Amino acid sequence: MSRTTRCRVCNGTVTEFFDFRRQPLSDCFLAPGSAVEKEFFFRLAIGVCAECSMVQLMEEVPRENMFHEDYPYHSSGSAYMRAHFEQFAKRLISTELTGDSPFFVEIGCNDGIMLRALADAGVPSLGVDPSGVADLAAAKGLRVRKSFFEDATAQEILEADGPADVIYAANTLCHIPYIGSVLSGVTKLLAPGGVFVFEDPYLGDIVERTSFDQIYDEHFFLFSARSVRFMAARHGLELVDVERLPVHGGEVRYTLAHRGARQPSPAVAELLAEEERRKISDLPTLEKFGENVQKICKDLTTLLLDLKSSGKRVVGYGATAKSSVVTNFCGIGPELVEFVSDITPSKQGRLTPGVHIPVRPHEEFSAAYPDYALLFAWNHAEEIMEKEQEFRAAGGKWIMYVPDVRVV
Ligand code: DWN
Ligand code: ZN
Repeated sequence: MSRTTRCRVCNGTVTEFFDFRRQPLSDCFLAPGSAVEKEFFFRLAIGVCAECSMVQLMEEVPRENMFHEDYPYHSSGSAYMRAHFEQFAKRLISTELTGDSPFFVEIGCNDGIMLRALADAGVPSLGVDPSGVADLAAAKGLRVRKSFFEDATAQEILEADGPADVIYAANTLCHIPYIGSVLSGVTKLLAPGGVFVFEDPYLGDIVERTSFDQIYDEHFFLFSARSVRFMAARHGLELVDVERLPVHGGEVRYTLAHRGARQPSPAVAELLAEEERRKISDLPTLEKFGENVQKICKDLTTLLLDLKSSGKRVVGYGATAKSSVVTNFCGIGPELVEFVSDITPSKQGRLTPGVHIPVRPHEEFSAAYPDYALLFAWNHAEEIMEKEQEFRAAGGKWIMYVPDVRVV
């Protein structure tokens, strides 16, 4: 009998379609000498709601376990992503933040790329983020409130600063299981003509590319236009625009406004129709996705075992949160991948979650190139391959596993 739980959006029945079994926290890199027996594990499984079609995790990890002082991810680690956010900040400044006293609020501001761009243009803004990386934004003189964002937070911001013209969240909203509280806060804080814009990994791309490593503790929801439209309507909000984005392996930028405040763009109806045609939220499609995940894992472990038996060196590239589910689900440890190269100081010298592969600075990768680099940061492939031409010239090869396992 299939397992079920209650939907965090509408309380409907969520039916499980894939079980990644026991998994650690994807961004919990163990410091040397830390108590391995205290490592946190949970059952990572994913299902879909029969009522509202929201795809979501079956179990929730307490938020304080994930987003705390030691949270290691820095959004500004990719030049491509920095440019992506700076360009969008410019667009918002010229389209939405044009009034006499505009106000911008960012939920999950991380190290402050967007806030910096707005501050440079003189737009008053506030970032809300509970994790230690927000200190980096504050240290740049940007205004940050170090807390989780929920209904009460929105009320306090409204009383202190007044309504927001733009509320923005990049790679954050899908991280929040108590999303009803966030949306009721947004409804209060958003100015009558304002917009709530958020961008997150897109279910349609995840299904199409079998990018199963987008499913982990932090990614509680996998959004689609259909599920977002439904969720917004419960809070008096309306989906008025969607934009496909090439970043992080395929995302959608959703724009919500107060119901009736704006005319929805044709892109909304187009994406809804495409989702309907492709049946991206139907159980048979999602079960087929699960079969593809099993095939990728089998092919990847077979390749790594073959390389090991022929004496080749394999190093991981990018100690991503995504790599945690790949390594733990497929059973890839330090016996198959010597170390993982990563430019983030807070990950270096530590061990990856669960399987405990050492994370080393990039200098160790370039000092003695391996035969193969397993590209865990595949979403940054273009930027990384451009930078790593010497590795190629030295005979190095890349191992990719999305949408299928191949050597390039
Ligand atoms: O949603 C989330 C996304 C946006 O960021 C979070 N839940 C957590 C995090 O996920 P991730 O760790 O999978 O994100 P990235 O952006 O794929 O991580 C890239 C990793 O690779 C970083 O640790 C930095 C590293 N890196 C590197 O070593 N050399 C990245 C680039 C571009 C490089 O050249
Ligand atoms: Zn639901």
